[in-house]
Amino acid sequence: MSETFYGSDFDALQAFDPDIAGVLLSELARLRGGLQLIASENMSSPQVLTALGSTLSNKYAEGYPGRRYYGGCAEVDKAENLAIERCTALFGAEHANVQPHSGASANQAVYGAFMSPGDTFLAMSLPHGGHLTHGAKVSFSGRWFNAVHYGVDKDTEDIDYDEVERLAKAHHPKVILAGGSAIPRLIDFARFRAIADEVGAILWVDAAHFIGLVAGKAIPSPVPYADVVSFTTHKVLRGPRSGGIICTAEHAAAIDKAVFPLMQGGPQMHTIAAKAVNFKECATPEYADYARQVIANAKVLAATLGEHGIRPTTGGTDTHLSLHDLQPVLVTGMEAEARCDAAGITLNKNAIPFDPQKPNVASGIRVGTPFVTSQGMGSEEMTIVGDLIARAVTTGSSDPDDAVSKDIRGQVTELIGRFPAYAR
Ligand code: DSN
Repeated sequence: MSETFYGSDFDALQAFDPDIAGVLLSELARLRGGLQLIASENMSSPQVLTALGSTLSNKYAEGYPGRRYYGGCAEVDKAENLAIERCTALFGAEHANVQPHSGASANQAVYGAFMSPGDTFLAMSLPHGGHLTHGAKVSFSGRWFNAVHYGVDKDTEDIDYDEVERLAKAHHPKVILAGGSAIPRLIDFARFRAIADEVGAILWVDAAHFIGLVAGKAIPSPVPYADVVSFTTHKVLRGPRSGGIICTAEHAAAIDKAVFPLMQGGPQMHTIAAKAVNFKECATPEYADYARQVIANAKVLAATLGEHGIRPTTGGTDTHLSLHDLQPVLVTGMEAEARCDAAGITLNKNAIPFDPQKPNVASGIRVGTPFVTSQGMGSEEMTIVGDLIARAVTTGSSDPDDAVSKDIRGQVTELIGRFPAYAR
C-alpha cells in the first residue's frame, strides 16, 4: 500500500471489524467461485475500486465545479471536470451531468427537468421489458405522473413501433421514453425521434443497460437522436455503481438544476472520480474489443440455450443480454433460478412478454455476458456455459447437495478456474 493513500487498507478493516471484513472476503469468494450471468452486473477494475475507496468520500461539494456551496473543493472539482470532459468526449454529447447517484436517481432528475406532477409520458411497460422507474404504479414515476405504456408485438416480441405512434398521437405525452431492462434487440432511435417530433414530445432514452455497448462503438448511439439520455455506470460500462445523464446543450441547465438541488444533495465525489477513471478505460481500443465480444458471446449463449429448447424471445439478441422462455421445458423462472444457483450459476428469473405467471414466479430467465466477458471468456466458453445452464434448468435441483447440482458445480469450477475473476 502507498504510504500516503488511506483507502483500501484491508488489514486495518480486518483488525477493527472482522465481521464486515468477512463479508467482503466471502462476497469476493462468491464472485470468484461461480458463473456470474446477471445482465446488469460486471467486474469493475481495481483502479475504479481504488477511487471508490478513497478520501474523496469525505468531501461535501454541493453545487458544480467552480460554483460550490462549500470551501475546499478545488481537488474534487478537478475530478468532476475530468469526468464531465471524458463523458462528453466518449459519447459525443453536448453536456454531461455525472452527479446522479444511480440509474433511478438519474431518471428522477429527468422527470424533474421536463415534467410536473400529473403530466403524461409514454414508456415501455415493465412486463414487456421496461423498468420500475418508467411508470410502474409502485414507483414514484407511476404515482406522480400519468404513465401510458407501450409493449412488444406478439409475433416479433420486439417493440411495437406502430403502437408507440398510435399512443403518442392519442395521448400527446410530454416525454417519450425508450429503453428498459430486458430488451434484447436494438432500439430504432430514428423511429422514436420521428414519433416524438410528430407530437412535439421530448425524446428520452434510458440507456442504462446498453450504454457500455455504445461507449465501445459496438451498437448505434442514441445521442444523435435523443434530447436526453440517462444511464448507469456499472453494467456493460464496467464502472462504479452509479448513474449519469447526457443531453443537448439546450437542456443542460434544466438537467443540472434537476439533479441538484431538485433531487439530490451532496454529490459522491469518490464515485465521480471512479466514473472519470471508468470513462478513460472505455475510450481505449481494448474496451471496444470487449464491447464487441460481449455481444458475440451473448449471441452464442442465446443460440446454445435455444438448441436445448430454452427459447430466446425475439429469436436471439443484438446486445449483451437474452431473455428466454422456459415454457417449452416446463420449468418456471423461479425454479430455474434456484436450480442454477445450486449449480454455481447466478442469473435471474424474468417475466417474458405476455407472461402467464406472476412476476415473482415468471416464465423466463434473463442472461447476460458482461461479467464473463470481462473474465476473458469467448464464444467457445459460451457454448459450455449454455450447456451447463440448460442441464441445470432441465435436469437439476434447487438442492446444492443433489448429485446433478454437484456435478455441474464441478464443471463450473473447472471453467472459471481457467478465467479467474479478480485473479490473485
Ligand atoms: N435492476 C437492474 C437490472 O437488473 O436490470 C435495472 O435497474
